[in-house]
Amino acid sequence: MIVKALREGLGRVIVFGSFLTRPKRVTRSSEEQQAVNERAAKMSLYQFYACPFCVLVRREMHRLNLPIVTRDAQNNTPYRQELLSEGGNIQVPCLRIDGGDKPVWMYESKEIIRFLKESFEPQSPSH
Ligand SMILES: N[C@@H](CCC(=O)N[C@@H](CS)C(=O)NCC(=O)O)C(=O)O
Repeated sequence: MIVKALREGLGRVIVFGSFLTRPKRVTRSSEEQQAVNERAAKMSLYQFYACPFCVLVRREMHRLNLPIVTRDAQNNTPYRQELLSEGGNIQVPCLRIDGGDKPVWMYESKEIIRFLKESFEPQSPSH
């Protein structure tokens, strides 16, 4: 109980520190950003608000200017049940990618960040 509260408190300090040191967003032409938005609309991040690994992924989403919706999987929400029954595990962050035959559930912050960089890093030096 105390450990859980301490972890949550520390997580919130990390969220605040991350907010203060947020990276600058990349910029794109409006056509490019529109195309990015359409791809991002097929993704959702299952997360806990104060999880440090989720903070890292959200920072990257911010930097890459990705409007990926976030889903609360911490509290007793339908998203938590979905993460367990469809993703297979209650572990966050988990990026859900729709649009194929069936959703892809990508776990592990490092893998998610690598995927986002590979998919959305602007190729031209426009930032
Ligand atoms: N190696 C994982 C670690 C993720 C991790 O430990 N997440 C914790 C929250 S910070 C979790 O999902 N815990 C499951 C739970 O509390 O039920 C990553 O980098 O994504």
